[in-house]
Amino acid sequence: MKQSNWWKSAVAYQIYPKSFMDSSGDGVGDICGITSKLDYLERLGIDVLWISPIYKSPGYDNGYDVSDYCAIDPVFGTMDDFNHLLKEAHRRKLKVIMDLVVNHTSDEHPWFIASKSSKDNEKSDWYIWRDKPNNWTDFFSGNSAWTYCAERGQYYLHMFSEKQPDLNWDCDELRQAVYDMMRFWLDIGVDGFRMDVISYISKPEDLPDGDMGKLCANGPHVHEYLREMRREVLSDFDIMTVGEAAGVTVDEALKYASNDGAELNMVFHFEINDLDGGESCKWVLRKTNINKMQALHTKWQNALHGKAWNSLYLSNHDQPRAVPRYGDEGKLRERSAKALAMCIYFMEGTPFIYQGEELGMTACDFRSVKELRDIESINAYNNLIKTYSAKESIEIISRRGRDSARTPMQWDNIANAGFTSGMPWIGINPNYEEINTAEQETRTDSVLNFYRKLIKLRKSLDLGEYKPIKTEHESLFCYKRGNVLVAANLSAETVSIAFEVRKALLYNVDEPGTHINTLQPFEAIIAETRTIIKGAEAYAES
Ligand code: TEU
Repeated sequence: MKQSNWWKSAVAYQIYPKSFMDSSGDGVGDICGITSKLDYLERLGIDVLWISPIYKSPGYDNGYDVSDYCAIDPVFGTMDDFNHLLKEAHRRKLKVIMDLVVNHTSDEHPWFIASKSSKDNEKSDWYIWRDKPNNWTDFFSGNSAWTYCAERGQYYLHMFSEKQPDLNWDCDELRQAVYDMMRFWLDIGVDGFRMDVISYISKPEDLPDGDMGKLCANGPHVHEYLREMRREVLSDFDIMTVGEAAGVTVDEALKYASNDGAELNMVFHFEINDLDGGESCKWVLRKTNINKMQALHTKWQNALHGKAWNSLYLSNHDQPRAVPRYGDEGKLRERSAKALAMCIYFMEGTPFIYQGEELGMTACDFRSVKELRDIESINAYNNLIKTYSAKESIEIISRRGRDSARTPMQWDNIANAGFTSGMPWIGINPNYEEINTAEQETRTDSVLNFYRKLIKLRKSLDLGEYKPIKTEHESLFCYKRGNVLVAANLSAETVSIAFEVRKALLYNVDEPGTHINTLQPFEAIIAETRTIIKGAEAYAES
């Protein structure tokens, strides 16, 4: 089918369904809850919803452990609810992309139940079995990535939890079964997939000892398999595909997301996340250096321009929220939330907004391990308390762990933030009384209304090539897109920078005059400008 590349001009929005909107009162967000908020999403101006997994799952990793790819988990509703959501979304010209979790399944998936039953059943080769484990440790516990199965008398590999056995992509029938399942959803009318850890699906031959993440990222056959997937399924549909691609470098991204359309449309890379975290030092509190962050963006913008397509994101359900991570959680919360969006979403690529980001939601300060829900965070807590006090450990988890970004959407200042009439599955951030959509609807200067403006502006502009502006100040994030300048001060100090404003397009403090000499803390401006004024001390055009 002819590919129209509609996703190049789209803005996407990620829904983490457990925490978006609960319509049934059981404390867990659901499909009808999403449908009830489609008007809100339409008004935000987005084009695509990416919905994190809603398939049948025992829920050990909140749906990233699928036990039936072609069924909806009852906690989220029914297939009828999903079809209704799709119809209502399409009526509003909103596309819907699903999460495709095919590096692994749940250990409760019938494929695994068959595979583990013996060494010679017809699915025996669909997972990765060995008599003797290698030295790999899994991402979630830090313990062996192999679990012994007495029934089969062998070990199976799991890169994530032992409840998530890895599929064997070298098995032809397994790949065909995955393609059939993808076709099932595309035939129903979904508009594409976000592919979970797709960069890990091809494991190195003979599974040598070493760093599992490094060894499995961009494995020997990953491009061959994705090309096959394109030929077998994707090429029949005019859809959008984005690969979650831990360990992907720019050179690799040029293959995954090449403009030749042979594999995927774009990837989520992890290099920005790794600046203050990364797998090896995830539980350390560090601040991201803004210059380094921009330098990485520049590397990706330049390398992919004209050759491949990029995605742009500030946060997601696995990462700390953007405001506490890069901005200001105090007085300048709203201003910093706006500045961050201005920096990131005007580069080249498809923006992905994570639910709640459009309100400037913050981190949640959990008080005890009992409040945690995430398998990774609970394991990490149990490790951290070997070194730190309980208080310090929970503080680290609140800042770095995944639960903090998974607290429910804050719709209102009524009980449970208007998210549920029941008992929420995870605590609501107590700041919902101040930070919520209902309040932000009433103010023209709210983050929510700013996001609406920003999305509209971004779509109205025909932006030129990305050109970074070199600055000496470590917290200035500046670039040009043709004659449009984006200049942001991502720090709590006033910074000198001088430029001429021909036409101000978007700003988060006061309307700028014709000449700018300084940017206040977290001030950001997008403006048409012909030239950069010389003489700015810490600043010269690159
Ligand atoms: O994430 C994979 C991934 O590499 C990470 O973001 C990982 O969760 C994080 O580094 C742990 O510190 C995907 C999903 O987005 C995530 O929610 C799942 O838990 C994971 O895959 C397994 O399916």
